[in-house]
Amino acid sequence: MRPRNSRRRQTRRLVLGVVFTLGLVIVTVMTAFSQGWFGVSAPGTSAHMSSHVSGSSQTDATSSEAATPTPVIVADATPPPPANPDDLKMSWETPAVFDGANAFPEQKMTMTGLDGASINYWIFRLGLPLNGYTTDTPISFGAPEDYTSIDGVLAFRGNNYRTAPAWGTADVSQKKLQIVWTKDIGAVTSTDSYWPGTGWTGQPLLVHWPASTRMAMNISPEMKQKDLVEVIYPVFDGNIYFLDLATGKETRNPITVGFPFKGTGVIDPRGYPILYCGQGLNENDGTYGEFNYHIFNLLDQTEMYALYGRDDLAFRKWGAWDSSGLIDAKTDTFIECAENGMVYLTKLNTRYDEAAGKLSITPQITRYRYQTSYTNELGIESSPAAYKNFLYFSDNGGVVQCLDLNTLKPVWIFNGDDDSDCTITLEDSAAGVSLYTANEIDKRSALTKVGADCNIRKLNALTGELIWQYDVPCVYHFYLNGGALATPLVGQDDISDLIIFNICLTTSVSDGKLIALDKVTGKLVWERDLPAYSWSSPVPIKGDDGKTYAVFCDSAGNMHLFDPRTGKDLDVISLGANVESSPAAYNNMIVVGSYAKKIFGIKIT
Ligand SMILES: [Ca+2]
Ligand SMILES: [Ca+2]
Repeated sequence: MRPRNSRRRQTRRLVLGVVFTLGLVIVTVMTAFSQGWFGVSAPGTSAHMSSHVSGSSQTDATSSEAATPTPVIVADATPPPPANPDDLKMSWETPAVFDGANAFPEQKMTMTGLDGASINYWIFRLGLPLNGYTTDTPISFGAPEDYTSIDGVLAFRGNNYRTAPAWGTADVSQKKLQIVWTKDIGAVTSTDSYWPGTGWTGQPLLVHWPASTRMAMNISPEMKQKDLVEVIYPVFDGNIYFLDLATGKETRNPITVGFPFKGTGVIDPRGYPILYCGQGLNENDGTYGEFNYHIFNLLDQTEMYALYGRDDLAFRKWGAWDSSGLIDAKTDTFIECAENGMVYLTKLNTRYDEAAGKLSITPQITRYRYQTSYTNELGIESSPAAYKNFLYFSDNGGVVQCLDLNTLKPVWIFNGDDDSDCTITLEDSAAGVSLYTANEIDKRSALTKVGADCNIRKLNALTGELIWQYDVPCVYHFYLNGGALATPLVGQDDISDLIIFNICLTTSVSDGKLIALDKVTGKLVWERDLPAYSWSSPVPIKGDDGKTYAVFCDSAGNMHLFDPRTGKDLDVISLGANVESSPAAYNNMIVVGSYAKKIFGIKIT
């Protein structure tokens, strides 16, 4: 299924890259001479040339200069299968290794932070370390409400600030939840573990395709006749399901990958029929495969490309992708963080002709790798957030980081003290641009087994300075960590003063708390004891009455409709078993899966 169009080894890729670039230079220079550019050059030609010979990125030739040779864009080759199939058997517990053939100590760059800590970093293109990087197609994300150009929830938490898991408004008069459909799904068994239903972060995607796009895709004739909102859900059983939001019926066949998905997929925010989704495991009942972040053409559900988590350049070998990426529409760039500790900037070179029913991508990947003086723990499970040209993410070592996407230089680092898998949320207010982050009780208590405080923090997003910190005592558990796994609900409109976190294992290995803090002061507004901890991110639902309602799910399998002003429940329904996944909502409909091996369509009334 995967277009494994090359079996060249890394070194052969390098040679090819160099030959290709040299060829491009020769062709460009010869054309330049033949056109007389070096004599009486037209304005802008030197800049145009430099874009052709730049090693860091390439741009399409502009149509206004017909004589300019069109550069042949070649997709980066994907790795060959491992020489030893056992190399696919990785463990998340294997420590990162910072030396070896791909360490490249000579090409290391260093930035020193406000606290005197340092971060070493490397930038790679075609397997080679670069001495620096400046893009010629600068990224600048816009306002979060402009992230998607079509209706729906197309990313984890909906936008580049990670603050919009719900689209539209709901008529909330009864203040009730009701299951209106269910879809049975399966499970996967791996070594010593069993993965039923849907997992963490596991948010479904809800897409209101434009009619012309719906017609261009392989959706069933019956569903093409509807003003369809399509539920797209990669789940543990290795399938990606496509359902009608209104009825739960399949809109087309599932895509079968055969390896589990835990994280959340991405639909191209330009409205292009492209699905991006990363595997959480590469094992299915003793069969091992690659650890891939898949890119599917949703016109016909074929796979166009994959990023490989098994990356020779990574310090950490674990190749999973729980993180959910972002797409910068203007520069045609896919941005994703990996559990191998790297950040991937993929220039997609997308060509989409809806009328002709043609879609292709030609991915070219630039990699960012780092190591800080805080810790040797690596791996990013949080989903990146973005403000303008700045990317924000936290990692297994507790490093909170701001990365300039246009230079791939770290802007600042902050020591968050422990593993942080909850996704950073951003806020742009009159007081400035800030972010919220929280950690787990994991690495710092690994030896003592003694509990510690989960630290909830607000930072200045431009400088990394601490604005406030709120601590919640938690117990320690090796596997089910205490602290924050869910991404917080950032209040807006009538609850714009509040941020709501769910914190796990606050007094025992089964319980937790729901906590509302004042965004400005970091002081407690209300808290609520939860008998069952919650990894599922709370979702605000905007009522037609102007009031904000909210839902959250827990490990006992319940979905709670609650008043975010007080934390009190308005209604509770059972989804059968642990709900690790985060719901998404579209007007009155909420969708989420649980360990009960079902996807649920839930109506709020
Ligand atoms: Ca982690
Ligand atoms: Ca952890």
